[in-house]
Amino acid sequence: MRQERTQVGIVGAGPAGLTLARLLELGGIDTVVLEDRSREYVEHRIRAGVLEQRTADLLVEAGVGERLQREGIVHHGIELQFDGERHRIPLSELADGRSIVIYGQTEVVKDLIAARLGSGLPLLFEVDDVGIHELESSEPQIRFRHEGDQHELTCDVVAGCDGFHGVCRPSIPDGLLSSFSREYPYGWLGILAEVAPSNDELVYAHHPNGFALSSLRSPQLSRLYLQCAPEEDLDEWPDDRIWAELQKRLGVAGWTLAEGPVLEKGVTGMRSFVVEPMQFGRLFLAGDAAHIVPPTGAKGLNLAIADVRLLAEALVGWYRTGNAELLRAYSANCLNRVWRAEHFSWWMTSMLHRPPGDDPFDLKLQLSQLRYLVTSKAAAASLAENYVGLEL
Ligand code: RFL
Ligand code: PHB
Repeated sequence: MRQERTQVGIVGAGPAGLTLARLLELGGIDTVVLEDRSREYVEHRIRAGVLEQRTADLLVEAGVGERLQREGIVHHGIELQFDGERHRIPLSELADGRSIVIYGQTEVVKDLIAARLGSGLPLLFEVDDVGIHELESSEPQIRFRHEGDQHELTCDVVAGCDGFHGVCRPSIPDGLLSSFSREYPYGWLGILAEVAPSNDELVYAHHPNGFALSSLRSPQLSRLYLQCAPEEDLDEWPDDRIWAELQKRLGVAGWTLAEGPVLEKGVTGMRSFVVEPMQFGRLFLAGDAAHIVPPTGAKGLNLAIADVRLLAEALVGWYRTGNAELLRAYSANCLNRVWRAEHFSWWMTSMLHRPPGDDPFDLKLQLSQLRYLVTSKAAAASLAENYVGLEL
């Protein structure tokens, strides 16, 4: 058994764990990051693409935004489509000039990993049998196997950044957390295609066949989604069927969607989930380990980064002054933002997806809400400030 010591043990090398590690490095705090997948896997797991400006600014301030500033694409609006027509929501005009940046989560993760390894700091991939112990003591431990050796890492604090299916949240004794959740009766079938995006801004489309979204990753890469069943069988979706359905759902007069080779496809289920509090003893949960949103509001990655910003500030303050006030307030401070994003994501999801059983009352409500958004500045401003991210 190898015995090791660090200040903050970070479980998970997704956006939350890697950003926390970077912020603590800048604060002069020692960390070890443990990841159960390979570097190759985490660098190529296609997920989010929309960064709130505040998220992008934080990455730049943390010294990992050089490529993001060069390659990220700034958007000042999105489009809502329904009844066969598109309507622009001018985000920046409605939300104090703030904007969003299109830059793939894969790229954020690559930049953070490169910075971590560039600093020569510990980031272990392919660790096995991770277990979290002694959380109520002042010396919590993480036990794991790596390259055939058994390790015991003693820490001051453990950061649970290991996503929804991780081990940290389940390590908290039963009965101490309250959880809140909602499952949705739909999923998203997503593709990455090697073709220039056919529109300048994201298009969120309400359609009788179901929701569709046109997004992008770069001037040469389109990212497109279709509402499907949560357990949709991809074998039933050859590329030409996907394109035909996208053409139908995103189609408007005088416009066609350019098609190209499909580089990747997958199905994602959708759920809302929150645990309270996001802390037990010396374990602090951040990102998807503590909360999940359906992707319709583009909030998941942004929430993960917002959590670790607060956690890093609290930890740096605690190490410098011994004052644990911000650590004690961590969960409540995060949850304020988390619940705003939960509501927004649920609301966007409910407004845009074809309701189960095609309930005609639901459909009328959706269309009324969509018409209200594109005719009322107040309604559009509410969407805009949530979409670009509220200062909370
Ligand atoms: P992650 O990214 O899941 O990272 C957790 C890491 O922990 C590792 N892990 C373990 N490591 C060690 N030991 C264990 N026992 C472990 N168990 C797990 C995992 O391998 C992984 O590397 O969580 P994190 O860091 O909290 O980041 C959250 C985001 O990944 C997530 O919220 C977003 O991707 C959600 N999301 C979107 N968010 C946005 O802000 N904007 C978007 O446009 C957006 N689009 C999306 C999305 C998520 C999607 N999917 C596939 C769920 C689109 C999609 C399709
Ligand atoms: C994406 O580009 O992957 C994306 C964009 C907007 C969303 C969700 C995902 O709401």
